[in-house]
Amino acid sequence: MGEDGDWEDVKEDVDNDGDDRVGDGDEEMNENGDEAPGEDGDGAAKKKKKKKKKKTGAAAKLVKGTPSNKAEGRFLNEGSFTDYYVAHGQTEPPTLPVVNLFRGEDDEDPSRKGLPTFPQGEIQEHPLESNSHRVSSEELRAADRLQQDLYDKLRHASEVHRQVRHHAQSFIKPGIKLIDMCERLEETNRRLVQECGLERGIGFPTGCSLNHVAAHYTPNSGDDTVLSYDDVMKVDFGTQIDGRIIDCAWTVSFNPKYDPLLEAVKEATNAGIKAAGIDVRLCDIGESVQEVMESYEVELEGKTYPVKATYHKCIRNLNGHSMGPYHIHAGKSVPIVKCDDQTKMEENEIFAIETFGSTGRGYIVEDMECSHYMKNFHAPHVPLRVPRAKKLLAHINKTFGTLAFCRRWLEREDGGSATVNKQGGRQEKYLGALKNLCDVGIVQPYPPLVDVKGCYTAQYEHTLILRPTCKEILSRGDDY
Ligand code: HZT
Ligand code: MN
Ligand code: MN
Repeated sequence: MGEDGDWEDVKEDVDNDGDDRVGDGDEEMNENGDEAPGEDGDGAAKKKKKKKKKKTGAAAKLVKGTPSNKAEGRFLNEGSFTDYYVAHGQTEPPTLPVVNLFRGEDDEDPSRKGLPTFPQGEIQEHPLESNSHRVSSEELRAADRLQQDLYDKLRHASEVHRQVRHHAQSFIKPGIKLIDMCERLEETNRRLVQECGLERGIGFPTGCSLNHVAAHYTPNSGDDTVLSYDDVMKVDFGTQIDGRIIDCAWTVSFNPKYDPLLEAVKEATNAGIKAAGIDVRLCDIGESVQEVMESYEVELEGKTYPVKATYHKCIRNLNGHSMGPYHIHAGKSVPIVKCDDQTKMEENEIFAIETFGSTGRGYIVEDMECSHYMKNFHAPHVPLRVPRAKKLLAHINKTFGTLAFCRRWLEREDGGSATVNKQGGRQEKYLGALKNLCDVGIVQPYPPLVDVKGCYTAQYEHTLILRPTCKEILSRGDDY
């Protein structure tokens, strides 16, 4: 059971045109390269119900810059999702910095006059009886108010993440080149966060790992990989404000045969989120996650083969993690299987809760060409003599600091940030130097993490903060 190939045995003919690798190419595009609304890009994403078009003057066709409430992509709540930010003045496609949409005068607190108010995440109570006093404790509410600045940054970055991913969900279709997808997503991220060097920007490279690749794949330049109808893609991207990173991911698929896998992983992540809280043991979170993940039975109905039932499993050597300023992995790992880690979560900690399910072995190894890199947060200062390595390190220090980066960004005209590298920052012949920095331990490579070939992996991830009074799931959206 659960052996590789279970999924391959099953050929469901959900695809009706037999042309699932590359988009038909006849979609109507507006000047921004966006598909015009009203046209269904591919057979798989077809909506069960057609939404009535709003009749407003010239509303038959959407023009760049006009508001819309169309929600695209599978699993999205049609209509409702973008309403609120379009109501706040965002364009469709989104072009405006999110900060401009929330400049509120609607705050009762006079000390916050003129400051933008970003939407809160989902609020949950901390589990455990010992936390029941937290909601109403005056002392803890005061402690909570002292952290408003931190919450503002996290909520701002979260709102950028929601709007960027909503836009991405509208253009991710079979046939898209992954490198184009990443560049478009990252460009939207830069624009909506109003990129400003290390102050505000992208949190880490856009992961778009396919199938048995679970994490840490983004195309290097020259990689022509195209997304196909039968792929299972983990889109994992980040937004940061003053180093406060929102790390949040979902899984894209078109073929409904993967729905039970995606559903199981989504619910497993939600179980991990629900179990998290002040004084909760990390091992108990792992157990909750595993229980939900493995409760989902997958039924595969083949045409010629008998029905096989199997269970997907957690990828036991992948984890969630605590996060600190400019520090994606601040020290604590959140297991997604039963284990014996008695470490507890603590007040004010920020966690990325992520779970991975797999139809394969449920165990990943590093493989394939590396794209992701990050300075070792605790690396001591090492003076370098090799000129290329010295120059590359200076570039990394000013452009990314201790945030993760990828090769594609080093090769951009701006070297990864137009605000930092005003005279241009493209790195040339840098690969040797990058390897030197890895060899001496200043930079850490993060190669793709893969399960066995032929299997499928899925991921869902959210960022939350353990406030003194409650737990806030910052990156929660109407989509997942
Ligand atoms: C490393 C490098 C990056 C952190 C988790 C992760 C994507 O697997 C302890 C637990 C970006 C992130 C990271 F470029 N990693 N979340 N989202 N990857 S991790 C890790 O290295 S360390 C998990
Ligand atoms: Mn992530
Ligand atoms: Mn993460």
